[in-house]
Amino acid sequence: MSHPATDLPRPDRCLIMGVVNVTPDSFSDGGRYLDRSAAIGRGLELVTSGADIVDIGGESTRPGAGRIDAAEEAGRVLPVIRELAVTGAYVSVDTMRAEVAAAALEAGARMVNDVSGGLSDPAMIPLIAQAGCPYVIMHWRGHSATMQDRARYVDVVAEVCDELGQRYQTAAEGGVNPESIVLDPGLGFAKMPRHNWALLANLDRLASIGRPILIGASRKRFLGEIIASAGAGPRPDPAREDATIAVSAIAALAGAWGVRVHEVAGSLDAVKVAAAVRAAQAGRVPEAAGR
Ligand code: PMM
Repeated sequence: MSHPATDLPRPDRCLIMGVVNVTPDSFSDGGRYLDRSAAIGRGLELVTSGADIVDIGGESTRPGAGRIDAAEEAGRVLPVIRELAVTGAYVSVDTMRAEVAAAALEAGARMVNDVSGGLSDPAMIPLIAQAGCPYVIMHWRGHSATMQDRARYVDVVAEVCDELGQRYQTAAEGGVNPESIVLDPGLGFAKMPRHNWALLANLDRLASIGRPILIGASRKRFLGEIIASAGAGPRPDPAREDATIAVSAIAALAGAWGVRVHEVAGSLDAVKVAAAVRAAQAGRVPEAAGR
C-alpha cells in the first residue's frame, strides 16, 4: 500500500514534547490545568519555551487510576486542542480512545499518542490508518488500575522490544503508514524501577526495531527514588526536574527521537548538548541545533 508523505516532525536534534494534562489527578500536573484557560495558557507557554509538540491528555494514567467516560475526556481536551492548533502549534492528543482521537484530529491535533498502542480500543488502528497521521505506540500491558500486577519479566528489554515490535506490525498490517509510527517503551507502565533503568540502558535495542523512539521519564517516581537522600522517601515531584533533564540528555545521546517532559527549558538545553556531542562523534563541527 502506498501512503502520502508523513507529517512526523524530524528536527535535527531530539525533539521536545511538552505535556499538558487537563485532569484533576495526573501525578505531576494533575489539577493545575483542569481549567480550560489555564491549560491553553500552559500549552502556549510550552511552545514559547521551545516545545516542538504539545501533548494534550484528558485521562490520568497514573498507577491505580480508574477510567473516565469518553464524553468527559473529549470535553476536557477538545477546546484546548482547538485553541492551541489555531496558533499553529503542533498538537498531539494523548488518548486510548479512537472516538476521542478522531474528534481531536478534527479539532486540529496532528498526532495521536496512544499509551495502549492500539490495545485498548480496536477502533484506534483503523482510525489512524484512515487519518494518515503520526501515531505513538507505547508499550502497555493493561489499564492503570492493575498494570503494576503485570510488571513481570524474565528479560524486560527483550520482552518490551518483542511486544512493541508486534504492535508496530499489527498497526502496519492494519494500514497505518509505518513511516508515521513512533515507539515508546512506556516507562512506569507495568514496569518496576529496575525495568525502567534496564530500558533506558538499552535504547539501542529498542531503536533496532527500526522506528523513532520517544521516552517519557519526566518526574516519574523511579527518578524520585534514585535521588532520594539517605533515610528519606522518594524525592517529591517538583524536585525531580534535574533528574528529568539528565534522562533527556542520556536519551538524546542514545539517539532518541523525542522526550516527553513537563518542563521544556532544561530538557531543551540537554538535547542541544547531546546533539553537539553526537555531531562531534560523527566527525562534524557542532552547530547551533535549531531553536
Ligand atoms: N506517560 C504518561 C502519559 N502519557 N505517553 C507516552 N507516549 N509516554 C509516556 O511515558 C507517557 C505518556 C504518564 O505521565 P503524565 O501523567 O505525567 O502525563
